[in-house]
Amino acid sequence: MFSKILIANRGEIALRVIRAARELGIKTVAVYSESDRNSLHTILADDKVCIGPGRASDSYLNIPNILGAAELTKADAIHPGYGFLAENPRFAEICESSGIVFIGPQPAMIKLMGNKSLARQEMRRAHLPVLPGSDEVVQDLADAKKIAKKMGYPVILKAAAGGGGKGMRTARTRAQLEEQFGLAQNEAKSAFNDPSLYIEKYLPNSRHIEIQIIGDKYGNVVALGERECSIQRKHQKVIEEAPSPFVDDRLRKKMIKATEDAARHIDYQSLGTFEFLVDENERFYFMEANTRIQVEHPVTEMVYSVDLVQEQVRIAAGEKLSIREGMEMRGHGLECRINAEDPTTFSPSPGTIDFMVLPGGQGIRVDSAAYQGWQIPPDYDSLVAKIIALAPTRPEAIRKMQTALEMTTIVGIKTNLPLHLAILADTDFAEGRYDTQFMERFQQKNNNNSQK
Ligand code: MV4
Repeated sequence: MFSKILIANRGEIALRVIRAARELGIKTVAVYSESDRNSLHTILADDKVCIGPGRASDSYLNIPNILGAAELTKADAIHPGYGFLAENPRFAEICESSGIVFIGPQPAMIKLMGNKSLARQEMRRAHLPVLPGSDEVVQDLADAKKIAKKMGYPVILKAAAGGGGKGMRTARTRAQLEEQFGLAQNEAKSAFNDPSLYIEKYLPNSRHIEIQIIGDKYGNVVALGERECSIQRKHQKVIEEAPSPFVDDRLRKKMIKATEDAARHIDYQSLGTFEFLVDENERFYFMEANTRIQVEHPVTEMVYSVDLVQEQVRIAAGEKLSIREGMEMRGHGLECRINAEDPTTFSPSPGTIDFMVLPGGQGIRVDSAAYQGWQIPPDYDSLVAKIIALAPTRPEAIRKMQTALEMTTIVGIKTNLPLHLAILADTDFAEGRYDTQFMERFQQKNNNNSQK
């Protein structure tokens, strides 16, 4: 096992890794930017190294400084968390060639899954169903029109170097495709420095459902049941839950089996997430795979009573999988992402937390690096806390979450707490009747209400 892990991240996920490491008897090193001097991860790690100014490109994305910190503190592994360098194959490679274990999959796996078009091809070869669409990246508009005509509209253009919905554009007609193609290319070029696009049939009334995968270095692979992630705003997840109200035992078993087979086919050796779109006819289609620990992993940990981060660390250290196959979910898990943002404009609302009371009690988990008196730096994302509720049934989990949120107070910054309470009180949500269009409809409904 490792004796010291450097955490190349900040915020709640850095704390999450510190907790897992300490429980495993491993020392931790925090790296921090100048704006994170007073952040909890900096305070709580066994050792700390400043790696540069607030701007992420100068600190949390600064590979030489992070590797320098690892060498200085004699760390034997680096945990990248999510975001920042977590899915950078070059970083994973440099770690390995410096004799430091990268806690994640093989660099070649990160590279493969980073090209969303190649990943689609490879997963089709691994017998996972994919949406109708282009076999490879589309070279030009004529190419796109040909494919769209063959499979029928609506279609969606996605950036091959993208992921997570960045740079996606839909087209309902040939004219719209003509309009959108160049714009999508430009967006992809400026966001990812790569204009390559691929095309898929667009499924509007579907659900975004993901399967957790865990593989070790000895060919053992286990998949865990789904997280329902259809409630997103601007491709940022807002609420996640497990199980999905839409997935029954039969569909779950099918998705788990298909994902395990595919992961085994490519010899997946770490934690990962396979994202699917599930249509009204319970058909599922692979969309993309993420090679990192995800923000919403606690939902799975709660319903399966497992520690995914400890497992990820143990696997990276060469231990065999300890999570057993065929486990069943127990109860219902819900996660609300509490962001420091203006409830009406959704723009980030950094500032000082003047007063704060976070919830607790049986079945409530809070993952947060926030504390009363802390000044939230403006340089990073706006996540301040993840509140997770576990209860025997979905209605009870909703009631538990409502109670927890009602007993939460955050003063000094604006948050999306009111948005969460409004969603939890929505009848469509309560009845589990929702898809990827939910947030758009929800906001339209609520705008109308406030205008009345
Ligand atoms: C789609 C889709 C429908 N059809 N692809 C969003 C995140 C990224 N991983 C893929 N996403 C989607 N891809 C096809 N072919 C629907 C989504 C999607 C979505 C779209 C619009 C508004 C909200 C959404 C929430 C989740 C998924």
